[in-house]
Amino acid sequence: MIKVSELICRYLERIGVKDVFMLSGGGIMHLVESLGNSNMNYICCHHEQAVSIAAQAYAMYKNDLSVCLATTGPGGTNMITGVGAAYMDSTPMLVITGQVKRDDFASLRNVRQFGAQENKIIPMVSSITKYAALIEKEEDILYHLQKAVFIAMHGRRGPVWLDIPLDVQAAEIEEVSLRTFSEEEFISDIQMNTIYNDILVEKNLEADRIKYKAEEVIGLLKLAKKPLFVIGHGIIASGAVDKFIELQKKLEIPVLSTWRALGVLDYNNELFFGSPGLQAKRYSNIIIQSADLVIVLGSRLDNMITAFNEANFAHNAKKVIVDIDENELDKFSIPNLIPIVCDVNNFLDLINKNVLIHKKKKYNNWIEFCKYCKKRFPLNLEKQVNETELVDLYHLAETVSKCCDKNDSIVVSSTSRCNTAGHIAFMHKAGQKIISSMGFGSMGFALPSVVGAWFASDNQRVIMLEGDGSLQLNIQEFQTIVHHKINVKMFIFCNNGYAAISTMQDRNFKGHYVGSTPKSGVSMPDLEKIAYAYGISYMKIEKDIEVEEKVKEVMSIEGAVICEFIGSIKFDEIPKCISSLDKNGKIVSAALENPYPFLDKIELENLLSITNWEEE
Ligand SMILES: Cc1ncc(C[n+]2csc(CCOP(=O)(O)OP(=O)(O)O)c2C)c(N)n1
Ligand SMILES: [Mg+2]
Repeated sequence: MIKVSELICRYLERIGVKDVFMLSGGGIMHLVESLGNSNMNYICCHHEQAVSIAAQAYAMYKNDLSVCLATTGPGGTNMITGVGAAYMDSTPMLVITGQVKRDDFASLRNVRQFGAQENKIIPMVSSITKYAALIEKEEDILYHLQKAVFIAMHGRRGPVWLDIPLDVQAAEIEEVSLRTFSEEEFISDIQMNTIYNDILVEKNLEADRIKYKAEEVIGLLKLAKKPLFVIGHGIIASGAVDKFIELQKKLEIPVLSTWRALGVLDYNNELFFGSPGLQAKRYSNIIIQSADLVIVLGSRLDNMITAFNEANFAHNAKKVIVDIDENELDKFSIPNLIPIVCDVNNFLDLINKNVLIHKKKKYNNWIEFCKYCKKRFPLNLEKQVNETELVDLYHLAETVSKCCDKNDSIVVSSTSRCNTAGHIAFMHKAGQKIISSMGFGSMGFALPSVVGAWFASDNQRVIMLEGDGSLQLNIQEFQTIVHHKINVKMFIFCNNGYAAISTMQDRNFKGHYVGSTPKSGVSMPDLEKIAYAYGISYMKIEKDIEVEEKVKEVMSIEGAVICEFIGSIKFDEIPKCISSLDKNGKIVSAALENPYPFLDKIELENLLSITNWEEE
């Protein structure tokens, strides 16, 4: 006989789980006890939101399943933000919560609550998980664990949630008599019911159709004069990075990457040209708008990439988009689109195999054009309207990136000015893991993500870039950082307010600030005193001219450091595609190729009208 909570821990150990993020409670007392007896580490955060965010960062770093545990009622509801973010970002996570014992269920009495801290969590989380189940029978525990992990890790990955009543956790069961999950049965079941299509796609049941599509793409490559790859998180999730690099070496085609795939190629790679989008380096957008064939590998091309204008995205190109999730492809109304529903890994296998047969084609003029654009439009030439002596955020991010090595994890604010700076000004090295939450763009992700990245990387240095406002959400995680002696350099952009909001209010409401600046209700605490209270080293950079010297100093200090740097609340995320109102008052999206501050019209027209693309 074995206690269910013990069985759960043994199962997790068996599938290779080493770390579990948690915050304890009476509703999970048996699980916590068994976890304490297991060979797994348990990492305690100081808020369940931080527990789920740390787990998300951990899974992102490892590109593997993470596990988190919280108690019933508020324990579960507090985890929702991190789980929702994991769902949007396709991050595999197993979330376990405790539930009141079965006899105490409010549903038996038709009341709101009966058990202590009772809350029905499963209906609340079913729209942000791939699978969510209340374990009502102890003999089903193994089946649900196996099924949940299988679903989390296959097809388009994502979080799954199991809610386990206290008396189920404590039940003694005969392990051999337990119901188990059968992959074959599950696959035939989902084929019949046409659910979890992404999992069927991963199984490559339509290999012939995909082979034909791959041949079509090779044909297009032969005809193209200005081909371009856009790589997305899908190539990481499907484990296809090496296959992509192999193909890239064979074809020597320029590459752009979405923010989530930064770090696959080095910033200095000759054929790497940044990330296109609403906020992007000017050259990345000009290049994508000039290409005649764009092959998107594993990106859902969200609105931040198309700048809310699908029709104009890569408007001179045929667009091949490879995605495991058919719905993501069906949503497009992009002209000249060749959608391919396929796991990128399988697709790259086919292309790699067949492309060898064809003679490599040279795209020298096109590559020279891309290189010219990269040189002509460096980020530091983009002038801010309100330039001051205060620290320029892009300068700071660039300088920090020069001091990093490839083993560092880079945790970037999930919102705020630092989100943009960390992705467009930071010069990433190949192999670096860049962690942020894209889909949710939530404040408060950076500190818990530091915790997750630290444990996932087996204690490699972490570099963090965060806004002063966003830092306040989950600030309690400074203590987790102190507790585990995490080696993190925390650069905090202090502008005494919410620049993201006040700038929006400048543009849309003539500078009528509400809830964004000290005079309109939001102020920031003294970070030096906070650093002192937690016992963390502290530094301050007040002027742009001090950046090089002080960043070096921060990087040389041992252990955790809080480095606040003072910037202007007017610092803007440029270049940026800003929309405007047409003469009928309708919002018109900005052109991807001409973000604000606008380029001289003649220069832009000249660049976009170059026609000499014949191969040499
Ligand atoms: C949880 C959450 N609440 C609200 C928002 C809306 N929001 C986006 S950015 C921002 C302000 C960020 O301030 P700060 O971190 O100081 O960065 P700054 O814009 O000043 O660079 C707010 C309130 C959000 N993204 N997430
Ligand atoms: Mg701020």
